[in-house]
Amino acid sequence: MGKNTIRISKFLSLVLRHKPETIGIELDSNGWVSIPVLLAALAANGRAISREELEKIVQENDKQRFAIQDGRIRANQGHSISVSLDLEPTIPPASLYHGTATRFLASILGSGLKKMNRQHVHLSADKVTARKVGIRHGKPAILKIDASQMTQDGFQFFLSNNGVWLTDSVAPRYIEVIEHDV
Ligand code: HQG
Repeated sequence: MGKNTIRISKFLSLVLRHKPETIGIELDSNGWVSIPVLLAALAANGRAISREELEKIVQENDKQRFAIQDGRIRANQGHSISVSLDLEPTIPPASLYHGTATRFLASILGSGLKKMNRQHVHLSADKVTARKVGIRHGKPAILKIDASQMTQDGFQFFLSNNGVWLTDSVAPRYIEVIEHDV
């Protein structure tokens, strides 16, 4: 992805996950906004792009962060504003992973993984992805989550359309630190 594409994609994440009011739009209860409404609002805020450019950005996005359906667009996951993604509960693989920073470990092992500013705790099926997520925050640590036991204990998991596993919280008893730098 070119620099300009990344810049637009980041701005779309801001608008579609966190602050639609930045460009004066509203998302519906499932997080969707009509594409013509979005394009007009982008143009009115000095960020004009064409429909073709938008579709290309969505198609080529490295993590498939956005979905287009019936003339509307939404973020697949990562919201801080309250939206219902209407995902079906899904049985996860036996183990899932969460990447974080070593400085958060004491707190996480004390009180578990929490959603913090987002709508869910984000987990991945593989360690490589978890490490990348962790590095965003500092020295990475990788946590292995006993998703099998959580499922047996009645916790629900959801799989976003771009392959991110979502759950409400993870208690310390399901968490094992498997890698950390210091
Ligand atoms: C940590 C990116 C202290 C948690 C990624 C994380 C992901 C705690 C941070 C997606 C804690 C929240 C989400 C506790 C959790 N005490 N710290 N009890 N519980 N934390 O960014 O999972 O590129 O909201 O470990 O790829 O890092 O934006 O969550 O470090 O999929 O599409 O609090 O964002 O995707 O940070 O990342 P975040 P995340 P995009």
